[in-house]
Amino acid sequence: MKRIFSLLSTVVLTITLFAAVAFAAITQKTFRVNGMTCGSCSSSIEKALKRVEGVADMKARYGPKGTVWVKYDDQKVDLSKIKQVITDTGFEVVDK
Ligand SMILES: [Cu+2]
Repeated sequence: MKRIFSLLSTVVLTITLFAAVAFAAITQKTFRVNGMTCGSCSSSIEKALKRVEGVADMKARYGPKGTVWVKYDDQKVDLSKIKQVITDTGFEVVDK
């Protein structure tokens, strides 16, 4: 019986650890993007980012101070790839 309990606690600990690691891999970032003047501009960026593996969620806001917010798994995709996709869509990422 004691053995089952120790086995069980090991399993629970392992699952907790994996969950913590998975959670830590999710990163959020907002950056300025120039050139979005209307809703179709922002939705074209969102559509392009949706196709990128590792991007979990995103929101583009158009306007003179347009921004793109992304939530992504930094084990699967990095920020330079995300910025490249936006650039390829025809907009300018403003690096701070
Ligand atoms: Cu537009």
